[in-house]
Amino acid sequence: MMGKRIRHLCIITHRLADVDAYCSAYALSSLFKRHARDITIVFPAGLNAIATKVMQHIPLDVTPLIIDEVRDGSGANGNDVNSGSIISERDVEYIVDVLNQYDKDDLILIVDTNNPVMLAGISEGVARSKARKVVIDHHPIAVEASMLGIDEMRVDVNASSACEMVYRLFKEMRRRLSRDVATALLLGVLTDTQNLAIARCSTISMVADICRFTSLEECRSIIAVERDYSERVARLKAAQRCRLYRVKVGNAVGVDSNSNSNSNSNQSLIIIAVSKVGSHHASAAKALIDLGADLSIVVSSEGSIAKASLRSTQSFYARTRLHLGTDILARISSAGGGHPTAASIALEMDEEGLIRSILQLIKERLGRLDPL
Ligand SMILES: [Mn+2]
Repeated sequence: MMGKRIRHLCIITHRLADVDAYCSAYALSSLFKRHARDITIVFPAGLNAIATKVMQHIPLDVTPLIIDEVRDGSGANGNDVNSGSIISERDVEYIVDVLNQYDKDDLILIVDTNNPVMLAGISEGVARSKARKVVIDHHPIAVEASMLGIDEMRVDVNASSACEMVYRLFKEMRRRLSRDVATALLLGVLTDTQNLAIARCSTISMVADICRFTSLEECRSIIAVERDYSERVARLKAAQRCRLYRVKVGNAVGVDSNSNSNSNSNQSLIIIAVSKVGSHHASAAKALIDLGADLSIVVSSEGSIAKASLRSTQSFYARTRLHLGTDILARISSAGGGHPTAASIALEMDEEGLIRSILQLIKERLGRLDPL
């Protein structure tokens, strides 16, 4: 993909870029600086808080385009027209127009996602563009990805992060890592592996190589966050309002949950925690796991949109093979998905309805849920 010269290059991350997405875009823009005549970097709906902090430490040398999400203004949903900060449609049209002018000599790189839903309003523009399109990602390939007309999928679900995929590209192109690029790649790996807690051996050997060019200690301090007041309140309220369920499952894959015999030596008890918060639902879901739940479901809502964050332990996944992204949330809507042990969704629905749908799918896979 990198053999020939590129005229325009556009790098696009998933909506609300996280550290891995931002750092992949950062490293790619450095990698292609000499190959492309100009580079455009697009963050649909902007960046999350921690990625914004990372951007201050290692700023891009091209001005990134932050695209406001298109809000659905139709229907009487009681939205305050003066709530401001919505420039959306014009911005989306702008980038769609840019991509429309691209041709075969131009390149679109989509990083850290292959799901068009995560590109918000930009996906149509990508789909219609005549540019070469390459996806660099570590998430399972979404069926909807085919609508984008991708020329090359560089997707490895065993990679720790999109940054690990970008690192492989540096090696392939025999390019040395600058200190800033090494810092970026390491930050992406650290955040997507929970500070290496879930890293594989292959990731550790890559980290050892990257550490020749940057400081692990410094990277840790960049992403170390003191949780703010509202997040701490959300985590505590999630625990306070929590509903608990118990499920009996076998240890083997393909659980026979109908078994009522006494031969339950290989059965184990699973605790599911369900809660609601006003904000920070992802952090709250993680907090419930830290407290001891095997699986947590935390919802919050914004207007008519309900959001849910699901988390589970590695041991829950090993015991049940229940993939929170593909087995649960992607089955509720194409807007949902994620990893085996961490997934999220946002859709037009009420909170209770969303919880019911999620619990129903869990019940179908694991069997009866007993309230605790
Ligand atoms: Mn990632």
